[in-house]
Amino acid sequence: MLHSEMEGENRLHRILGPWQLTGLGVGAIIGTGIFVLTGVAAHDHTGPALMLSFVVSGLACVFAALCYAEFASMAPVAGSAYTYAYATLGELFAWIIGWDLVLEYAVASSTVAHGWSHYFQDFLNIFGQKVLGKESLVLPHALTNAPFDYDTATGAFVSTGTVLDFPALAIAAIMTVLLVRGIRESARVNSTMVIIKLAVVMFVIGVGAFYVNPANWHPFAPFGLAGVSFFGHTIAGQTGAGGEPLGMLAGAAIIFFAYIGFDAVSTQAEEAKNPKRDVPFGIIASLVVCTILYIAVSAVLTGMVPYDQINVDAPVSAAFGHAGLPWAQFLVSLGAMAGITSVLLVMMLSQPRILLAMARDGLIPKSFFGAVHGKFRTPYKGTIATGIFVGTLASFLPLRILAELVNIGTLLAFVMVCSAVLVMRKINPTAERPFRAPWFPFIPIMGILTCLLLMFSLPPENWVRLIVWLAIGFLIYFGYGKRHSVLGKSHAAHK
Ligand code: ALA
Repeated sequence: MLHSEMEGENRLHRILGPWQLTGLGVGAIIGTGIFVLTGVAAHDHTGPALMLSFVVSGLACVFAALCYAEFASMAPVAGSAYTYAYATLGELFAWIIGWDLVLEYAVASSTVAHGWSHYFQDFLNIFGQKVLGKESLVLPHALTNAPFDYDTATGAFVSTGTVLDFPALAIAAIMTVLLVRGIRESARVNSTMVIIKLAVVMFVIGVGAFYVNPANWHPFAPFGLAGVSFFGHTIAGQTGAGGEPLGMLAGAAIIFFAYIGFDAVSTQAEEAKNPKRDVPFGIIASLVVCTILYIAVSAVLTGMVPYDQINVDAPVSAAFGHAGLPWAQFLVSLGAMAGITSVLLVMMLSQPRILLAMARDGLIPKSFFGAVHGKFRTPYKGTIATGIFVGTLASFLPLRILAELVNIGTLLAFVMVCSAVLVMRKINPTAERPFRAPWFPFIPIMGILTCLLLMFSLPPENWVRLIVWLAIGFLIYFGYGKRHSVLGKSHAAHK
């Protein structure tokens, strides 16, 4: 069934090899999470125990990645977890995952665009001061941020006095144009940015290490090592003024965002030259590389600056400012911008391809989301729709709310993918599996448990947001998808 999906018209070009796929993975992974969210996590939730948060979150992702890799090797078509769910758990579950993946890709892109805007503004500021010799170069306040934010201390929404985040809107528009033009050009731009980003991360680790003061690592876990709540009731660890869990696990649930993206490799399966072998390789290789780098960066960051002085907008570049190295701050903010751009590119590349897969199954309008451009061979209408959605959310909603919503949605998708591996092995034990998740069933079960734990370590209001999101999804499915689905129509025809 899945392989038959790979035939027919409207196919995409097969041009990506294993290292390009790993590059796309790393391109999708290292971004706003490590460059921006580490600040909030260390400052408000973990202290230096952020290093451990990266270990825990990385472990959850490794379990899920092994399950993704098994599926990706079995079903090397566009659409990622959505396609796997379609084949194993049926249409309704597939729809839930597909709808959930909109959180993972489109809403994540908005979060990432916001993070880009922080570094862009940091960069403008230093550029103005150091290069142009002005006080600083700043945008009009009205254009710098989303118009409101959520205050964790009071648990209420507060006005920021701005109108919209203009740089975030601008970068979303630029990416959309680039992506409509084609994946080959996009892959080339991406490779350059991935190299710059890796160089900057190495720089942060290599140079930053000389400015580490081990005294800053004490106390190691000022908020404790836990942070779990069950729908508002604290189960383990401390709780903040607004009711959110605090501690190492709570930090892990926030910086989980930094790992999102490894599964983007699987959405590019249809454009891979040898997807059965290269997609699992790309997923696991990119995740392992990033985990190691993250632990090192968080050790350096919390060693350079006392945790309660870590900057929450552009923490990594600010740490170099703190160390008295303005040129390094300049370099890091430039590199972070390039790095975050590459995340945006891959995320915004992936979303229309998931929509394409859903459109092929008739769950969303095929004439729109299934349309492939005659010359560029890209799903251009879906790409433009994604661009508008990303730009709007990024302009008007606050970063932290977007990031947490993305995390809970993605964690749910991971839980479903791990469950689907368990189900598939049971109902279809003899299917060809070029890559098998090892230590079955330990890996998928641990994947489910660790992802659930992280879901309960997020501020509890995210459950409500997730349920509202899923409810909107059900409305669309029962209002449109179920009646137009290819599967539904073929069942009706056989009656
Ligand atoms: N992992 C990606 C980032 O941190 C989404 O920007």
